[in-house]
Amino acid sequence: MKFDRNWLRKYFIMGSQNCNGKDPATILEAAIAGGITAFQFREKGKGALSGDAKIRLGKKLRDICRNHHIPFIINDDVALVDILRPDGIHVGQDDVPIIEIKRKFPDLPVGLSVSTEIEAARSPLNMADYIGAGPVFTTASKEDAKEATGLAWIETLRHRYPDLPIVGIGGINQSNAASVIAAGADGVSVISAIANANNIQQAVAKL
Ligand code: TZP
Ligand code: MG
Repeated sequence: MKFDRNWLRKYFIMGSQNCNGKDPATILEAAIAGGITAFQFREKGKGALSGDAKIRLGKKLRDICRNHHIPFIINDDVALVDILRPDGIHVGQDDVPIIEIKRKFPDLPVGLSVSTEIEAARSPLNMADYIGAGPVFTTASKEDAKEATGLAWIETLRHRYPDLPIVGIGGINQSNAASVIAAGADGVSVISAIANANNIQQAVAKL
């Protein structure tokens, strides 16, 4: 699949550790029914699966995305590209460098997290298909999350890079998503505001 910035509009991120014991496949199906525009498989942090169990879940969630024509993006784990054949990969500042990923997989869309001016200065932003900017607001979903950037970070990046696809991340929910878009983001990426909702489908629709 060729990258399209519309993927970023309602970008759901989830791993089994975000599901409070519920079935990740059921949550993903409901989120797709609600209208998510992309999905990132992020099996990471306390209680996350690894090895074969991670691959098994990845395949299951990938197949659900494929059946519904939703882009399936993996977090960090470049070794999974050949196994899961995702539509994209998202990496952080401490992961495999974009240049290396592009060398190995020239056609694979790559997203990059950028949280600070220092990170922006040392990142090959022109090689990234999109930027994940944040955490915009305080988040409980990432143990090593950096300090919240506020909406100003989205505004700064948008002003500096008028054409760069940008998705906001971190603490975004149904009440503040519009402010992230107004600040210049192409979309919002969300874990808990969808995964923890009582009515997942409705939560996505409201977002
Ligand atoms: N990167 C920066 S904040 C964050 C990630 C993966 C977690 C976002 O989760 P939530 O629940 O939408 O704040
Ligand atoms: Mg990472």
